[in-house]
Amino acid sequence: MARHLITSALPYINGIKHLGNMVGSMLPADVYSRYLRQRGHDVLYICATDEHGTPAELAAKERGLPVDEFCAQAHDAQKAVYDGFALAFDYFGRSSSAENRDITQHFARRLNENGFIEERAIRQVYSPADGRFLPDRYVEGTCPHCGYDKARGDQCENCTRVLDPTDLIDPRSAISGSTDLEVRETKHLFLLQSKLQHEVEEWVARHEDDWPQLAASIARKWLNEGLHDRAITRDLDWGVPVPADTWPELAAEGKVFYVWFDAPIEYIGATKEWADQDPDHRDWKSWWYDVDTAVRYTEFMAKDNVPFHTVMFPATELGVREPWKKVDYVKAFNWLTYYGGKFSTSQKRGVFTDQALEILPADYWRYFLIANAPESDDSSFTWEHFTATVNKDLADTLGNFVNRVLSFSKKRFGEEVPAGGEPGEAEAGLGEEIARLLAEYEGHMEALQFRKAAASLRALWSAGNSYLEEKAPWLEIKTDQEAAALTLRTAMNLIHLYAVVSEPFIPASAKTMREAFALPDDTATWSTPDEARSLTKLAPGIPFTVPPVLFAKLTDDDLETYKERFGGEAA
Ligand code: B3M
Ligand code: ZN
Repeated sequence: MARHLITSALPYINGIKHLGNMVGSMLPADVYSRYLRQRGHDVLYICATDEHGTPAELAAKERGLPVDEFCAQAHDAQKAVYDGFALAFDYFGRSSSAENRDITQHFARRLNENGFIEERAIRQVYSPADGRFLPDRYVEGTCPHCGYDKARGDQCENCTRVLDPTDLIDPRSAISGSTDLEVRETKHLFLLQSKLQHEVEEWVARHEDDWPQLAASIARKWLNEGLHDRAITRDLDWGVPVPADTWPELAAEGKVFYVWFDAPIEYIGATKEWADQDPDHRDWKSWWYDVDTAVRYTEFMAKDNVPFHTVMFPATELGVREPWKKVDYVKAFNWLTYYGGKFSTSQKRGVFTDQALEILPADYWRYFLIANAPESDDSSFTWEHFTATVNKDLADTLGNFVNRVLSFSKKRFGEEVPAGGEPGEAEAGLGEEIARLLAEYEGHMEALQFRKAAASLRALWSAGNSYLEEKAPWLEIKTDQEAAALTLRTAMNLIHLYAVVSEPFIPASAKTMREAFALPDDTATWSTPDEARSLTKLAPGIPFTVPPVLFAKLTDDDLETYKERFGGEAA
């Protein structure tokens, strides 16, 4: 048994996430966590909402809510969707927690003591009407390149050019619209990442061979471009305050830390939130502090987050000069596209996670998304592909098998697992195949190869179908009751095995399959190779019920309805 710390990138608070976000971080982390728990490991899966920064302020403003209220509501709304997706976090925290504030401030103090933070004066836009400095994206005006009149101070949305707020023609405050803007000098804290370049490089060099290529190559690219000193404070009302004991002047001006400084620290903060709920039994430091190889830490994220996790956050952790746990394995994902185009939160294109659950239960989505995870390349979501996959893999291959076997057996032999004769050649062949596929499945899971794991799982389901077709108990029954009973008992053993091994992908359906048999829960353990080979774990005489159809078949009408509602093509 090993100890596994697992985190997925923290979903930003400003809105409900789309399916692309789900498949690129939280869902695979959940599948992996569930798998490891089933294999008997000690797992802690931590996630949280990422709540600071300008987009949170802007979203709150749009809703006409104070930002803390907005965040509290938005956190609950996201949590409800993740519950709907059956994400089994050990804790789902909030980066605006007191725990994260304390740890973030501690990190900053330590970095300062160790000479990695410096106060520097910079020139920034100030709005007297708003009584505050304006972050770049709070300054709007006309783009000097294309003439677009709603360009933001960080970038022009129209021509995509990166801008400085002082480049804008006729600049105005995005908050009040005031055009009375001045440039003032103000002090900010800078993290001297350049001083840590060498150490980060050494650390990456020791780990990159173990990382998947996508993560390693992005880390390399950033290191080759060189680590730059970065401003880690902002003039916002919402965020982790700069500690007054260390920087009284900046604290008095109301400076807060930059969202990307405190967000990764929230992995630790959320673990402390978890422990603070039950301090007698939970020890957050035992997961994070001075644990070196005692804990294996795996992070999940989309590729745009990789630089922060492989370079910036490790730099922070190294500069703190305390033995905080650093990531062992970075599982990064490419993009899931919608008909080859971008899923876009702002343009409302694609399928959002809350909408997905309105249409179909989580298991449909979980299976499809993981089976098509954008692992080695981008992958495309289309309704055609989705409905075809659901129908073929879930409804026909798995669901139909379960239903056929149990209802036929009930009809012919009653509501108990039938005895039947001794296993023969067909059962031996099936057992070999199942043991082989199960080992393959385990190997892919352990290597975090999710698409391949899904393919092995599908192959396990298919093996049951082939066996059933070959034995044809509906024909056997006419001449040899014993033979038919053996076939059905063996098939029921497969269902029981499926109930266990499918759990990481389709937990609700797995539970239904498991509960079809009147067995104590602790018999639902992972099969050893021998158990997989013999397929006799489920003894004759065990009562069972026939569950409702596991997966509904989606019709052409369904397909048309989905395409109409969400758009069936990329814009
Ligand atoms: N919130 C992801 C994003 O919004 C960002 C991840 C933080 S992980 C520490 O793109
Ligand atoms: Zn422009």
